[in-house]
Amino acid sequence: MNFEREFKHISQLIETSSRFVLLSHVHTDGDALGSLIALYHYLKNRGKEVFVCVPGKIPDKYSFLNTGQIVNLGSRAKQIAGIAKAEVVFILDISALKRLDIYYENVKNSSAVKVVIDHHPIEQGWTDVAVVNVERIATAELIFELFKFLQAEITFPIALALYTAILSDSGSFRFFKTDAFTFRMAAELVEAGVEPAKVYSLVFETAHTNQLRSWGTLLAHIKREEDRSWLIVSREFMRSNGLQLHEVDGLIDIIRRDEQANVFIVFVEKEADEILVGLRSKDSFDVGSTARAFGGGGHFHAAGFTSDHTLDETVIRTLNRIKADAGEKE
Ligand SMILES: [Mn+2]
Repeated sequence: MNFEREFKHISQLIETSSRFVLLSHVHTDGDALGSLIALYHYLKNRGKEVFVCVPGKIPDKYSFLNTGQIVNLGSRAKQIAGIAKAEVVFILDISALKRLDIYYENVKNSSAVKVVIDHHPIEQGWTDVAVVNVERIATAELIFELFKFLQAEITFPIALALYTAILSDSGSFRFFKTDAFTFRMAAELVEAGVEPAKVYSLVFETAHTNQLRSWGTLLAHIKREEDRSWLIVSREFMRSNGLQLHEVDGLIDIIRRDEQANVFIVFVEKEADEILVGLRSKDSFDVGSTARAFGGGGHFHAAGFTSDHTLDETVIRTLNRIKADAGEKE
């Protein structure tokens, strides 16, 4: 895919504007944060005024990217004012515009030029410029391509942010769509000073002992039917085991090791009527389409949605839908 036209347009926007806001999705992740922070440093290095707004909490483990000094600075009112005054808004790794969450209306109503950079299929609705390539493992790969076009200097903070992004979205260079581009980019970032073992540890070796014990209990209760494997995490379980919501992230990457299954689901009961559903698949089953049917988003092999039904109802509805999508009779 060739984004020369879009990159030229973005280059012009950067050349001629001074106030920027960078945003991404609620339930932030390494790719969203890494992409935002890399672009933040680039624009700052060019003397621009830049706000970075991320709905929701930023996981502590990403503090090594200096998120505390960069993301969500100042009051909410100040951030909203920043969005209203911005000349250019970048929306990164969003997958569905409504995942701008608390910022959705402000961004939509802003008079800024709106640029989307993403590796998810997205509805482009009210945005102005789109750099979307679903063949990339991470949004950060598209940011890196943009930097190449802009002949940006890849400083250490930029390299660290981009490396964190591709490392996390590729599951440490293992997932489908990790390719030669990913490795060439990684090599260049390592040449810029990134230490792979150190970043791996900061991103993936962050569990607490209690968390691992709780995972053991959950894993002992994996359900499997035909080629579907799933886990259910209730609020009661999290409460009685002292588990935080973010401490169940990563379970889905463990259950997908099951060679006897092809579709993997983790249901997390955040609230009685707010169930977070993570989906993965290994072969020809498109979980992105399943997630979109429930108002979520994602890729062919990795996707998710939020359900406002109860936990039990969500489990039944999701499994039925997957059976139907697979062409099975209920
Ligand atoms: Mn991503």
